[in-house]
Amino acid sequence: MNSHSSKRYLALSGGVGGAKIVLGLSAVLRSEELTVVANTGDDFEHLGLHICPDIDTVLYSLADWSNKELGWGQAEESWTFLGALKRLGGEDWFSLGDKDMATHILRTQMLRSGASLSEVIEELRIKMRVAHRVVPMSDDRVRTEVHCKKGGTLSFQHYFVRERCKPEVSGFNFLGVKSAKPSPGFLSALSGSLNAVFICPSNPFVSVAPILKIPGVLERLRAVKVPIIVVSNIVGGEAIKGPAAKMMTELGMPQTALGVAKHYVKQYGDLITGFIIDTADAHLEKEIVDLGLETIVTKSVMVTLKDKVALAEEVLAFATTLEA
Ligand code: FO1
Repeated sequence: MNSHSSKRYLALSGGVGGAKIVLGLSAVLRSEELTVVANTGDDFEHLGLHICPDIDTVLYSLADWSNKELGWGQAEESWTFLGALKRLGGEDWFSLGDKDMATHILRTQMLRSGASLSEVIEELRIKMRVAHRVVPMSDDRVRTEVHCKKGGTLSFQHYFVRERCKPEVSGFNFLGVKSAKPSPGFLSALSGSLNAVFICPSNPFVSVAPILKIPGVLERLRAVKVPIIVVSNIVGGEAIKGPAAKMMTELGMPQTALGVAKHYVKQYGDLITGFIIDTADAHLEKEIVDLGLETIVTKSVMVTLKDKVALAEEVLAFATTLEA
């Protein structure tokens, strides 16, 4: 039994970085104590299949199915399908592993038979024996688009995987977000009792923003009046994973944890109460505190399971001090 029993936490997550702390939280919280809301702005239709990269990354991680080298997809994957597709001249820029295909095919089949995305994810979660609730941010279709300084607009996966994040970005658009509703699981977490909300060390522009931009989410988060804690996704001027640091420079922001903190304050005002930075960024603490954010400095780079659990414990302890 842990010291956080009978509490309720909500974690807002993107893919790889988010899944790491979510795994740590799942190790110290009971299943009913944690709801994970995953970004679906990265979702796309590819080869007729409905792909949900961030949800799958979180589920695979919690199921202990994840491919630790790649950060996405399944462990001990084979690529026979992809090789065969390539030989036939099919689109092979997005690597779909043989095991991973089963998830996409099943999901697509269920969606086509009329199930909502939440129902599909719930079914997959149960089949994967994942105890903690993982829900999509919305059952409605939201698609992230990346505005590039040259060459117009790209859909997210075309930018991220096909173009390997090379184009310089000038902004983002979340197609469909204005008419999207939070998923039933997200709404129920927001309307039940909550002790804190954690914004995982995920990309603020393309993983967190789509979740917070769903109409009604910001209002509900403000109304719950609990600590809302961001774990910085930038450590020592570099992104834990992915193009966040590069995006910051291209958007004219300092590529630092302070830059991330300023971004959250500018975008969401006083929504965020706590901000967690790595020991490598301890020198930025005062300026982050001056923004009005309670801050702790800790080891936030998660390599081993022990790191993930340790950071989860820190985040929960910080939430308890802010709750008081
Ligand atoms: N990321 C890549 O960099 N290359 C890939 O070929 C790739 C395939 C892929 C297949 C399934 C899946 O669930 C995720 C996959 N990802 C791949 C990761 C994913 O596109 C990104 O990490 C996220 O969208 C960013 O959060």
